[in-house]
Amino acid sequence: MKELELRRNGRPIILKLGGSVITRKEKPLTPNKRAIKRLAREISKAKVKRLIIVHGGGSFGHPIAKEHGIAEGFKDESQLMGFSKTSQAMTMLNEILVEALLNEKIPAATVRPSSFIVTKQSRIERADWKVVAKLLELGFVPVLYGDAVLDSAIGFTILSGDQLVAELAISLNAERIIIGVDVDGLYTADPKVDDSAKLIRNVSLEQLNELKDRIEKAKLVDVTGGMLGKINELMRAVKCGIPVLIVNGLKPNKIYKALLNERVVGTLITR
Ligand code: IP8
Repeated sequence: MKELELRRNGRPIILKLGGSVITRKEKPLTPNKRAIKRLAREISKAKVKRLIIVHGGGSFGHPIAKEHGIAEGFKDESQLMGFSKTSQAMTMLNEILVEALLNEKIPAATVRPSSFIVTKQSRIERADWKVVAKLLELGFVPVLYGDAVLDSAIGFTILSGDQLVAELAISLNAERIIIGVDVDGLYTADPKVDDSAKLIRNVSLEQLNELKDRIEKAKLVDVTGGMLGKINELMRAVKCGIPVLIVNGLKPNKIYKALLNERVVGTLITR
């Protein structure tokens, strides 16, 4: 009971595992099993009291959603199979991640976003966060993900994991957000093509606004906007005073250290 009270009192940490970390982005429907297993171990070792995990789509959700124009909304019946297949691909990826978490004795509980979230023009319009809050209170680790969802204006759309992270963080008054991606953080230029790119260790909202134009757009298929889309979404949580730490989820122990709030290479965005 004491333990339960402790859990009830703390503010949650929200961990986003990007699709670029848990899938092989260039190979359709291919999980990065090694990374998933290692991350599950790191999460288990960190023993965070109140943790919510959100994962992205990577090579599961994005290519199918793109092929069928799901993010742009309902246009004709030929998209229905595309919506269903996107949805199923995300369920498959979620299962792979959850299985790895359970193997590490993490009481993961999936909450399927499409079952309780409706968007309007791709922005969350209605969501009942009580289920997530209740799971947390009981000591579960709720696991959510970017999903194909219903939209009151355009029929359906793609809800990005990043919009979900920001909304969860604001609604559940999160302590902080950790974003695991396939680079060390935000750079002054694209580190994948520009050797002179420098990692930005700390950045305020004001500085970030100035830098935004220089942040690369993702080179691979990403129907929800790549790094730029990510920053725009997360800035909403930062404005509410919730710090965001971006770290490299492909490098061992970065997520572990971030969960423990230890110093780690990455980009810290604060108000
Ligand atoms: O990878 C979108 O989530 P994200 C997931 O966080 C789908 O942008 C279904 C494409």
